Amino acid sequence: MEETPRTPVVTIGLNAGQATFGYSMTELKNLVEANNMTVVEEIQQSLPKPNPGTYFGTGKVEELATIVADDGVDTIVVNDELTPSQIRNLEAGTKARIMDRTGLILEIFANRAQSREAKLQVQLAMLQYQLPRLHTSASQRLDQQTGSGGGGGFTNRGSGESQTEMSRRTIQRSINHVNHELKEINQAAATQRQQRERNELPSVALVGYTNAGKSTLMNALVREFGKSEEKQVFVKNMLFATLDTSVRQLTFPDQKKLLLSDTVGFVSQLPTQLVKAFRSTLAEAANADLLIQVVDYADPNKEAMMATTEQTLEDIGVTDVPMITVFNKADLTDAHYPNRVGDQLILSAMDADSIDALVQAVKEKVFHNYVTANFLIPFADGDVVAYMNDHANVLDTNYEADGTALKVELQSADFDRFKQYVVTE
Ligand SMILES: Nc1nc2c(ncn2[C@@H]2O[C@H](COP(=O)(O)OP(=O)(O)OP(=O)(O)O)[C@@H](O)[C@H]2O)c(=O)[nH]1
Ligand SMILES: [Mg+2]
Repeated sequence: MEETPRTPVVTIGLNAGQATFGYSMTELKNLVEANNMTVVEEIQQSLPKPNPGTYFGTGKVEELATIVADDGVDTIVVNDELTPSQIRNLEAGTKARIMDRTGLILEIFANRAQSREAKLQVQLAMLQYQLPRLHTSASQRLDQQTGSGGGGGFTNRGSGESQTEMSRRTIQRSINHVNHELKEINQAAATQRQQRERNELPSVALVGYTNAGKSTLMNALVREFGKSEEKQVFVKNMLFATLDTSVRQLTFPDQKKLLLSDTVGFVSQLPTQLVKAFRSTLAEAANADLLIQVVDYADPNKEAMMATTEQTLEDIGVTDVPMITVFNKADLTDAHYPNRVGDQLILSAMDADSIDALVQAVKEKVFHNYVTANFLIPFADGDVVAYMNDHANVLDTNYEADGTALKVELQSADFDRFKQYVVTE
C-alpha cells in the first residue's frame, strides 16, 4: 500500500536559553512526523523573550518568508503556543500556514482518536482552542473589508461583528453539546470506578511519556495474569497510540488481585485544553494506589521525558500516589536486566524474567495489608474453606478430626472476619 506523501514543513523554535530547548526541538520533529509531515528545515532564534507581535524578530520573519517562497514550503510549525494575533501576523509576514505546537498536538490526537469518548474529548479541546482564535480571524477579515478609511465603516463593523458573534455562538453551542455527551459517558465510567472500588481491589496505573512501552507491558501482564477473555490493547511504534483508558484485572497464582490501567501518554507542553478534556480519562491515574512510571531507557532524552511525566502528573493534580519507575526497552541497551534497585527496575517488556521482577515489585507495594495465620474450620462451615480457596493464598491444608486445618495468607480484613477460627500453634 502506498503511503500518502508527507507534507514538507519548516520548524522554528525560540531559544530563550532554557536547558530543555534542544530536546523540545527533537520532540517537535517527532510530533511533526507523527502528523504525516516531514521537516525540511529546522530554524531557531535566540531571543531572551518573544516579540509580542510576531513572536520572532523581524529579520527571522523575513528569512521564513524567503524559505517559503524559494522552497515551496507552505506550512511553518512553531515550537510554542502562539497567541491568535501572533499566528495572524506570522501568516501575513510569511505567506505560509502557521501551526503552533498546540495546534499540531490537537491534530495528531484528532487523527488517532478511535473511541467515541476519545473523539468527543479531542473535539472539545479543538473547539476550545478555536474559540478565541475564531474571534480574531473574523475581526481581521472585518478589518480587511473595511480598509483604513471608509465612511461606511460603522455599518460594516456592525454586521461583521454579529457574524463573529454568530460563529462564536455556534462554537459555544457545540461545546455545550459535546460537554453534555461526555458527561453522560463519564457518569457511566465513574459508576464503574465506584463499583470497582467497592470490590476493594487495589488499582495500579501505567503512566509515562508516549511510546515508552506502557501498552506493551500491560499486554505482557494481561497475557500471563489476565482473565482469558480479556483483550490485548493496541500497541504501535508511534506517538499517542493509546488515547483511551483500558482497565484489566490481574489475578496472581496466590489469589492476590489488582486492577491495572493503561492510559494516554504524555509529551511536554501537553495543551491545557487536552489535559482538561482528558481529565476523566486521566482520573484512573489520580485514583490509583500505585503508579508505574514507564521510561524508554534506550532514549537519549529519557531524563527530560521523566521530568515531563512528573510535570504532567503535577498538572493533573496527581501528587501523592506512590510510584515505581520502570526503565523499559533495556534489550536495546547494554544494561544488564532485569535489575532492581529499590523502587526502580531496569527491564524489557519483551522478557519473561522482567515481567516476574515487575510483578514482585508491584506486589510488595500494593499488598501490604496481608497476614499469614492458621485456622481450624469445622466441617460444618465448609463454605469458609471454599471462600479461602477462592480469595486467599492457601499455603497448607490438613484434614483433622474436628475440621479442616488451613495455613493461609489473607487480607487483614478477612483475618478479622474469620478470627473465631484462628488457632495459635
Ligand atoms: N525493543 C523493545 N521494544 C519495546 C519494548 N516495549 C515496547 N516496545 C515497542 O515500543 C513501541 C511503543 O510501545 P507501546 O506499548 O505502544 O508504547 P506506549 O507507552 O503505550 O505508547 P503510547 O500509547 O503512544 O503512549 C512499540 O513498537 C513496542 O513494540 C521493549 O521492552 N523492548
Ligand atoms: Mg499505549
